Amino acid sequence: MAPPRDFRDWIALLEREEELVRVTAEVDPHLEVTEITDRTVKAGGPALLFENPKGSDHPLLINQFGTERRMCLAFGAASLDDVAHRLEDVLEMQPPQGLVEKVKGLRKLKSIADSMPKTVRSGPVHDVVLTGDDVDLTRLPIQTCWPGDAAPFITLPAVITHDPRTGTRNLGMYRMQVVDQRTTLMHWQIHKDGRMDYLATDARLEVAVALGLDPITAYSASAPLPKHIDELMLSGFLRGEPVELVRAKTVELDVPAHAEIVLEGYVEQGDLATEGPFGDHTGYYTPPEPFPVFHVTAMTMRRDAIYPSIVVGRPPAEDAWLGKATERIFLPAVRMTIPEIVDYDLPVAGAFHNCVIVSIRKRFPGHAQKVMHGLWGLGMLSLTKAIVVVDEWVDVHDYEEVFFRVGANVDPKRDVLLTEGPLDHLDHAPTLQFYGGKLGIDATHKGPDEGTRPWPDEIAMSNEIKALVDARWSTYGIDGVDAALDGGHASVRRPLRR
Ligand SMILES: Cc1cc2nc3c(=O)[nH]c(=O)nc-3n(C[C@H](O)[C@H](O)[C@H](O)COP(=O)(O)O)c2cc1C
Ligand SMILES: [Mn+2]
Repeated sequence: MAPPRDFRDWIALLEREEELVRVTAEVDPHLEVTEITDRTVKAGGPALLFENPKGSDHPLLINQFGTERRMCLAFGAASLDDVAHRLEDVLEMQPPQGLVEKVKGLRKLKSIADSMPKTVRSGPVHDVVLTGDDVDLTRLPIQTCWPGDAAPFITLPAVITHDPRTGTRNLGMYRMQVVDQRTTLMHWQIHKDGRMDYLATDARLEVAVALGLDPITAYSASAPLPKHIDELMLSGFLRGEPVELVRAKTVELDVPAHAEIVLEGYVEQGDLATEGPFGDHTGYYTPPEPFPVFHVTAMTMRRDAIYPSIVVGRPPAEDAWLGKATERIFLPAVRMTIPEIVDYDLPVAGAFHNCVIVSIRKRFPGHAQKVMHGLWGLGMLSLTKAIVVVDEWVDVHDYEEVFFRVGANVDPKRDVLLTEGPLDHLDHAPTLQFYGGKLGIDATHKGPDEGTRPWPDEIAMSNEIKALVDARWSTYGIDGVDAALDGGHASVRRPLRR
């Protein structure tokens, strides 16, 4: 199953899979779309194509990423772990042994070479070209998401810049507050690559913003790649074919040839204005703060362009699945640096930076603390506020089991590490913005080599008795109990949960 080639292909696929509802009623992008979407997302409902947003000629697609199934459709994969395996295969390449291995190795290398974006002469993104005074952002159905928002915000953009020193391209998903017909603000946060490109520029940085992309490219803009890696390469690799680019009309940048809409323009040193408030994925409004002003020099579109949007807010919201995709896809890369990691989970309720649960193959005293420090030194995971470390046999996705281990295995005096470091730009809890406390909880088994008393064995029934009871279950005449539940943990727990 090949992933969709562009936004329209994707919409057609969603429709074929009965994952899309067309809303023909006139609906207001001012707050009304949010309330409809929020209810639909929280109910696990379909993608919504609003065909008649009030005040605009452009339809609006939302909730394209709102379920695990749609996320898998987007990647053309059976599961997000399968997507991760494709990357792992390349990351873990060893010198090939023998002919068959060599051929396989060459195929993998070719898949990397084929991932580079490809420049083409023309593309549908230039069906309509508006420059200068003809540009009018207010013609787009840009949402005002929440009642306290300062203005309408473009919420699902892929912002393209180049590092002025190295020339490396960057794609980042940074929301954009609309100021007027031809101006927005650019909310790239302090830890982000777009911001670094901006700070490295003497005067003016050209910027292009792509809206309405194939879902893998849109996802890739949100992926936390190291600064020197072009997100379009990740997209090409995951798509299995390169992203096609055309030269923009008013800036020296290449833009996705099949995007629905592209905004071209620039930001300048010293040209800042107050951004926010904005109801954010933390579940709170982020307060006003200065961000660069983005001047739009051209708006180009496909004919009958469709506008993409997303609503973030108190979790779970649609972005939960973009985050889960990153969690799964980046696990092999995390393991390259910290190979003792078995699995990890970033709870959606923790807004991704607040909490990481990680299971490890523990081999020596202090190993849990080593892994905490490793994660606090790794890419965007460095912003994590709390880390819980469990042993390799614990299911990190089963929060009740994790809670059990934390309760059972932790001496708060000995096993809780309090330290400090960089925190997420949007975290309102720390006393200082960007910097504050961090919490590590070692919920692994300890033992005399870590200075504790001998650790007791966990209770478990013997395999012989389990097999015996399995074999004899039907003879006991106990109705309404599923013997396959292995001790009935799941069914006992469910009614206990409130
Ligand atoms: C829906 C959505 C909205 C986002 N909005 C912002 C934003 O306004 N500012 C920001 O810095 N990061 C935002 N992010 C996170 C970045 O897209 C993410 O950190 C990405 O890795 C940035 O690219 P970069 O690593 O090339 O800087 C958002 C992510 C999603 C999924
Ligand atoms: Mn980047």
